[in-house]
Amino acid sequence: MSNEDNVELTDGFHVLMDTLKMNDIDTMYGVVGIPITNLARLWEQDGQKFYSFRHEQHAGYAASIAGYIQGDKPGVCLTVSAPGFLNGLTALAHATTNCFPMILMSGSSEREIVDLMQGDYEEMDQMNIARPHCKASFRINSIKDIPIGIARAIRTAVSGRPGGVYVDLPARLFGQTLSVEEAKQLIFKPVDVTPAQIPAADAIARAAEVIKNAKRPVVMLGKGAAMAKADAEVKAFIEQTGIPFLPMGMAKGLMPDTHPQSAAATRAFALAQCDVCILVGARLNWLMQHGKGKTWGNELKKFVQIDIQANEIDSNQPIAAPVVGDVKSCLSLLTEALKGAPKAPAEWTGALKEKVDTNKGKLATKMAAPVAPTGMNYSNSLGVLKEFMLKNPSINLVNEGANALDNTRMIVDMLEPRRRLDSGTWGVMGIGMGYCVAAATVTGDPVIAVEGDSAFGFSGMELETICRYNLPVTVIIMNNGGIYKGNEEDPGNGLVSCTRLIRGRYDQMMEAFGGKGYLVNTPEELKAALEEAVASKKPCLINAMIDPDAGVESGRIKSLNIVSKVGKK
Ligand code: FYN
Ligand code: ADP
Ligand code: MG
Repeated sequence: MSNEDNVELTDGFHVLMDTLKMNDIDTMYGVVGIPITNLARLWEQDGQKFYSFRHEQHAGYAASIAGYIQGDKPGVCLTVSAPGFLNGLTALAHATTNCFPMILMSGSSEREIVDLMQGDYEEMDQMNIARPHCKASFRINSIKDIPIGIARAIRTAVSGRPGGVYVDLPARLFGQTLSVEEAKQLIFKPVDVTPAQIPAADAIARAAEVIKNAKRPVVMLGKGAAMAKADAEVKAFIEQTGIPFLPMGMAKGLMPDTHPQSAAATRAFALAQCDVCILVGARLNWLMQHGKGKTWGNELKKFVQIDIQANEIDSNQPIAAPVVGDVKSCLSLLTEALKGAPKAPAEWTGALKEKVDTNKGKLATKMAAPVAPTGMNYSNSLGVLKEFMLKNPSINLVNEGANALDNTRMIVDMLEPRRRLDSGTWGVMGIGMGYCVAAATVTGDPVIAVEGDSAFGFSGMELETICRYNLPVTVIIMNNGGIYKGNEEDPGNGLVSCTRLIRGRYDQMMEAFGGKGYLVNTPEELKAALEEAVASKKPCLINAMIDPDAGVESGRIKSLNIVSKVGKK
């Protein structure tokens, strides 16, 4: 395209695409429609990847976990205006809460009409609605601002504590034009968007002192450390100091669960008995009972906390030794400072080891227990997956549900970092199929999703998306026919218990879209199906029939549930 002076022109679509490409972004997840259909179409025609979903929330979850796996590059979700934007907003808030770098870009309607509330097509003040749910919310009004706008979005998403960023793209931006020459001068790649953040020397010295004086130290690894790809630094620190470690759910595999220093199988004992806890990219939030109460024993613990976000320190408990900086820099300096220091006391590590061995033995007995006539339970079914994952560690494991989540986290060992992708900080249901699409496309490796039958329902329609792109995803439905349990008595009057679901044929749902479905009732059938499904590298769904009585209300977080003290339960 050129103007009357024969100057070659480009437009908003192309400047945006060229800017994203300049920033090494080659993938978007989204749902097309007015006004962004042609952006997605041109993007695909340019040889870039656009994963077209059935609902924006799942595209958003895909972008959020793509950001987590990549660490230094945000996942990008593209939606239409108003309702599409709002559907994507849940995922943007999720990314921010979980500290995942993500950009939500949404088309929006005519500013003059929106601002005067004159009733435009999909009218909504999206930029301001997004603001409380992300690190920053921007609008790009002029084609010349696209490179700066995207640079600001990327740097905000990935630097410091990562999180979500919203970019509002008014429809008319796409039609604006600019000379190709000027566009070339404006498009740039921002320098060093994830700079090292070196902790202060006195912070390192203080932390080293606390660790040297510890009698019963324990390291808590969080998903911040996994996302930072501090794999080598974590290993060096743990092995040099000999300190036992515990992983939070998504940090499993950052150090292999089979490592001799893992205290995961005696978590409660380790937290209650330790005197010093070293938090590495992990927050003292609800998942850690805020660092207080029964879980943490009677004695006040001394905490060392490594975090990139200064105001995370003392958020729940006084922190004796804060180390503010990026995990890699902090751990390598701390390891250096502790060179030559004695290893963690053998009395403590020995006591933990003994408990770990006993608890592993107890779990092994449960996993080997025979199947009741009413169906498999969580232990004897997931034992099959545990064995399979040990032999095939380079598989991404997506996991959500209540009992399906808790039991998989407990039973299935992870050997590689960033392979376990679960409900995260919100304990959210619905991440399942979106995470599967992103994990398969970002890593190129197969995915297994262990889904409670209820959790699966939130994103089940995305099976069609998985089949359309022919992704190597095997979904296992832990089908007990309900939320928590599947056998709650109905209240009468023809009504159905609020926790009950149809214990249905999810395998046939997969077959409806051309994938392969399996119905399994025993651990042997599950094993055979799992091996065949993953080897096929094609979309498969295993409907694992679980005893409707298996499972407990709210899984292992029962204490958060409120029960009425009057009337019926
Ligand atoms: C762990 N354990 C094991 C093993 N690994 N025993 C034997 N062998 C092995 N390999 C033990 C461990 O010591 C714990 O027992 C128990 O199994 C559970 O381990 P986990 O998962 O590490 O510990 P816990 O207490 O469940 O973890 C706390 C948590 C976690 C809050 C961080 O529960 C979590 O991430 N929850 C998310 C819940 C959620 O989001 N739900 C979705 C909403 S459901 P003890 O040591 O005896 O405690 C809505 O209703
Ligand atoms: P988990 O749920 O595994 O405990 P959280 O999401 O609660 O993990 O905590 C992750 C923490 O890691 C956040 O406080 C975040 O600021 C921090 N973090 C993220 N990236 C880095 C990094 N590169 N260096 C240091 N800390 C980081
Ligand atoms: Mg269920």
